[in-house]
Amino acid sequence: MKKIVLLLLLAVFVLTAAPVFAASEKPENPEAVFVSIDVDKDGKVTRQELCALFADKVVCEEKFIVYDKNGDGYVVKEEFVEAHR
Ligand SMILES: [Ca+2]
Ligand SMILES: [Ca+2]
Repeated sequence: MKKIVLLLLLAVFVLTAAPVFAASEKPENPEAVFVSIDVDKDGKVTRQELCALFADKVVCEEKFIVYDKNGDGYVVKEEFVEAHR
């Protein structure tokens, strides 16, 4: 089961514009990753944008809560970069 989830995740990553994100939990260049996740380029990553990367919505939700430090429902670049230090 775990293997299937991983394969699905891999497929999602390959198909989306965030291949850098797949490479590592701590990307070399979080700013570049942020830009690739922020699909509409408004400078904020919403739950929907982040969850597009995750097959598992629970994992996505956990990540979002970690990233969204001030809890306003958006992850800005500063929050994202800070989370990957
Ligand atoms: Ca956005
Ligand atoms: Ca925030």
